[in-house]
Amino acid sequence: MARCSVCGAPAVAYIRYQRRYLCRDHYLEFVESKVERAILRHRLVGKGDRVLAAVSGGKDSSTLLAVLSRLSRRIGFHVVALYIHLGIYEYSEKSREASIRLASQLNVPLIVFDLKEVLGAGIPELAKASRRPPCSVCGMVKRYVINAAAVELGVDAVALGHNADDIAVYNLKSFLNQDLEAISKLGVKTESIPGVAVGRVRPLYYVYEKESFLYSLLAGLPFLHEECPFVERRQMEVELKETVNQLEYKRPGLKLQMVSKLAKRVEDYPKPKGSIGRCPSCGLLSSCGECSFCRVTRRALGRPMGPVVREWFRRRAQELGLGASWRSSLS
Ligand code: Q46
Ligand code: ZN
Ligand code: ZN
Repeated sequence: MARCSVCGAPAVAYIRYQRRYLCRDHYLEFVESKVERAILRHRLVGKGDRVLAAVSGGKDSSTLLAVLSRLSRRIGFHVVALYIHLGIYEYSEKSREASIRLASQLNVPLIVFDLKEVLGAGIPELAKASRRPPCSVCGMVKRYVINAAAVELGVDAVALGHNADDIAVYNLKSFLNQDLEAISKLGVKTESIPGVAVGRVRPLYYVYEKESFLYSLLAGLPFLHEECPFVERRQMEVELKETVNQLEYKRPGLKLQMVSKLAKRVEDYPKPKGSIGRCPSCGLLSSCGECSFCRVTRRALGRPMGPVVREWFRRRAQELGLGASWRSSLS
């Protein structure tokens, strides 16, 4: 039986690119220290900061919340989780259930935002009314709601669960399409724009998808194994993922090299053109007139719903004693 290279206990994982076997405890420590190094090296989150972690009920966001909650005690920052109920039938019910169990197990405050309850429509209805594919509407809605929540809760950063595989595949795809502006968005963090957008950080940037999955299993985290019924299998992405995995097999550590190099050079890529402005309806970030969320909800529901979402989070922040005063209430 293989033994842990650190303590000699029975091993549960082999890290090929380090040629090390690890036991359960040293494996959890290995993933946590990867995230901690990313946080410190890139100054993602500092002492006293307030971080909003977006959770979906899936494995990556479970790992994200668990690791952040552990590191929050070590580094001294505060974490609150946000779950968005998208109204996608049974899938949303189950993922809400998993997110609630996760947050309670980790003892992290959780805000559940229910799209249908607040807007009167979930993703299926919004997609139908706006005649757009569900995933395209969903991605836009999630980005908007997360940012609106972050602005109203007064957090310093939003943490997303993107892992090294996500970044490597998307980087390669954007390169093949010569979409250099898309690559410019794949850094470890984006900066905040006061009053309109809160910066996003990717603490799992150097963590492989496989590593994140094993972490959530070994740490006993609740997460949903099912996929959303609308999930789109884009053939090119599937093939690129296979290719990256084959290359990783031949050259262990290749994904890590890819994301490390990208993190260093991401500033060299051209940023999307267009001015940064405010949406005239909701006041949040928009590059051109009314923001996509207000536009789509105006078309589908008869009025722009950005202000409604902002107001919902403003009230929630007050009820929970978050907003300006939550630093002291959580410490
Ligand atoms: S939740 Fe939403 Fe995903 Fe479902 S509708 Fe598509 S984008 S697949 S991560
Ligand atoms: Zn060990
Ligand atoms: Zn708007």
